[in-house]
Order: sequence, then C-alpha cells, then structure tokens
Amino acid sequence: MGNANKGLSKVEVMLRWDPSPLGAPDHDLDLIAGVFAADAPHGAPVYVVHFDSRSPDGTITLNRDSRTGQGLGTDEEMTLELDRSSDAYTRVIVGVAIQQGDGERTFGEIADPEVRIVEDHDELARFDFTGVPHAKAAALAEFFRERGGAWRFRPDVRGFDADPQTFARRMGEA
Ligand SMILES: [Ca+2]
Repeated sequence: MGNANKGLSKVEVMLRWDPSPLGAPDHDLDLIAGVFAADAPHGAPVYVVHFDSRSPDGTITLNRDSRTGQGLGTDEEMTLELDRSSDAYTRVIVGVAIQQGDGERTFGEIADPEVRIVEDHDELARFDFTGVPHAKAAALAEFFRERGGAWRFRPDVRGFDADPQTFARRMGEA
C-alpha cells in the first residue's frame, strides 16, 4: 500500500477513449512519459517512453497500445516503477498526445477520453480533458522526488498545440 511517508512506488496510468464514428479516420491517442534529470528538471527529457520508445532502465513500461480506441475498458496502459528509478532522475511527466493525420485533431473531437492514475487500488487522479478541448496534446501529471528520496504526485494539466514528437520534447517546460 502506498503510505504517505514512504512515497509512491509503483504506479499505473490507464488511458481509454471511444473509437471514431464508422467511416471516419481512426483516432489514435498515445500515452507518453518523459523522464527528467536533477540538473535539468524543466529542460529536455533524458528519455521518453511511448508506443515506439522504451525506457532504457526498464522502470517504465507501456503494457498496452491502441491505435483506434476499440474494445472495452483500458486502451493503453503504462507502469511506472518509481522506486526502482535511478537517483539521477527527479521528475517524470505523464501526458497524452493525439496522432495528427490529415487535418488537426484536438481533445474536443475525441469521444470520452479519460486517464486514470492508480497505485495499488488507490486512484490518485482521473482526467477527462474537458479543460483542454483545443489542445492536441496535454501534460497531465507530475511525479517528483523529494529531498529525502520519496516520490510524490501532483496533477499538472497543460494543453499543447503540438504533434506527439514536439510535445515529447517540450512537455517538461513548465
Ligand atoms: Ca496509440
């Protein structure tokens, strides 16, 4: 169990959305995590994890990936083993980006997108994107390491007018 003094250890991030209407182009949302080092917590990420990119130390894993949102329940799922991460890393940002095809796609056009962040069975946060309807990508949550080493969580919703690659580079700016 996550106890307040001990900090977070292993966190699950779950993304779901509904498929686009029949005949319309697929909506492809991606969970993205950026990992930041102590000397540049708001700079470029040391590495990012998404459908095409793995965590070099194996502490962040994308367990499930969807390109359409079809199926019941969670469409994409990521596990963050914060307690196994190197001391050099002090900040992790988790967000969602929409793949941009022909024409622009924003969260307001996606049917029922939702992210849940859970540790064990405790829900830390739930996001429905209603605050960022015009964004193409959004940072949602920040995990940060306290001086004593414990990992903490805070919601941090910021919309971006950016494709997934640009979002991944810039997600740590704030
Ligand atoms: Ca996807």
